[in-house]
Amino acid sequence: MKSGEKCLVIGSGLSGIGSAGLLEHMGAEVVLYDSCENLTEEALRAKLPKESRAVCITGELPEEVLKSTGTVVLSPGVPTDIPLVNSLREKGAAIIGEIELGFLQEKGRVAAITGTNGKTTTTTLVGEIMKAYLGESRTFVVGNIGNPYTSECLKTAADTVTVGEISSFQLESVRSFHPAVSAILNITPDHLNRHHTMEAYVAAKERIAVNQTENDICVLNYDNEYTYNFKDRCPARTVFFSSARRLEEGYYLQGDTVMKAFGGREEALLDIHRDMNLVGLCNVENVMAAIAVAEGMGVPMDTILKVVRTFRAVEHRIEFVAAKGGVDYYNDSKGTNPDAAIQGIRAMQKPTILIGGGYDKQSEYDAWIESFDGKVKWLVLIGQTREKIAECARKHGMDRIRFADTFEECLKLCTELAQNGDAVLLSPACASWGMFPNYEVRGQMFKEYVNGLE
Ligand code: UMA
Repeated sequence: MKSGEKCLVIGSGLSGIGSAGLLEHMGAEVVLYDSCENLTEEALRAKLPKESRAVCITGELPEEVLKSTGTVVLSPGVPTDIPLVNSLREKGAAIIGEIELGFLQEKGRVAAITGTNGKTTTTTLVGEIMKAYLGESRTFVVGNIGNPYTSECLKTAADTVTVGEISSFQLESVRSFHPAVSAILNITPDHLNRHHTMEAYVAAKERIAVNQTENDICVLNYDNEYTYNFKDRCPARTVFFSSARRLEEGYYLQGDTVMKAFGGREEALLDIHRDMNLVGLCNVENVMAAIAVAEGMGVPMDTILKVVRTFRAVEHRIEFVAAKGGVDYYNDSKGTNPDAAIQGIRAMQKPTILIGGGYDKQSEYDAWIESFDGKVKWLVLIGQTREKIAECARKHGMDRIRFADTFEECLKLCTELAQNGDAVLLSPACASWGMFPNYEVRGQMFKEYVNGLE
């Protein structure tokens, strides 16, 4: 990117603000644009640092900006195939995403983690392991986890490591992004309203390894058909993990023990009950993936295992909130698709009042309802998808269903329905959009309500 180049940043959320700041630092002339009708140019300006000279535009983008733009930086929430982006592409602008922009300034090594579910837990754990090994100041944890890469990349150096949680939205617009170690934890249907087809979604996920070579490592889930099949196309050396079978090479679960098998040698690494504070098989998989990534980054096994033993659940992911009136409350607000929510309900040991529903991502709910396994006493539904979920539940013989119009009404209803010895689980199988700005706010409201109960 040349100094003085005209750069257009689309989206004024976390990624857009990070990108605008970095581009200005790089000497670009920046236009920050947001298509949201409710945002004013003053509102955009207020998000930028005082010294910023970026031009802020909302609503329609003037033709002269379209014509003069050299590089466009897309926020992850901006689809790559909308008319505006197509038109900029046709006019010859280079289209990159925020992750790519961050990577252009990267000076250290990168570990990148994607997958439909488990990304945040695995990324956080790898981040903790790297911090224990290298120190806090030499480790950066960025990406979909909520910390834009563009806000951290200038701090990187030859001896630092960046651990990135990278979503399919972000991977669509990478060009030269090149992690030393990548991981695809699993791929199940999600975000089909954005990617349109499963093939396109899988292709986006696989882009995490697009610039890797045989000197790099890609960690894959042996038990997921999409990630397993990637082994034949993956340019990096693949390392597998499995919670379902013994592997000749890789990390696997045998009974309650996580094992490592390499070069004909087998080693017991940890006991999933004694040495882990996380619940659910999905978390065993996340831990195995994190171990594989961290070892790939050169961390000694004793350092890795020391961190695993003390690591606790990530906020909003099957997070135990409190026991009130003999009822256990769990916050799994990050269960934003059916597959993630299946992990949530699987982890429950008690009769459960389950809160579901939210924004419609055109998901199918059959597998989620089938996974209830007689554990769900009541299904309390909210949001845009509540009718669709109720219809699907009835089809599967589940008719203990209640509707709530607001989140507050839903929480009160759950407390009324729950009896001593039950659990209440917020694991909605849907995104929060429409009722909340994001899943964090939804989870936070749930926790505040629970903590306020007598
Ligand atoms: N916007 C436009 N035009 C569009 C679409 C959006 O101008 O066509 C504007 C919106 O009006 C809004 C801004 O773009 O003002 C929002 O941009 P964004 O949606 O990319 O949000 P950011 O705040 O930049 O957050 C993004 C990620 N969001 C999404 O991918 C939707 C965050 O992931 C991420 O934490 C953050 O970058 C930092 O890297 C959130 C997420 O929901 C957690 N991710 C999805 C998921 O996990 O399922 C993929």
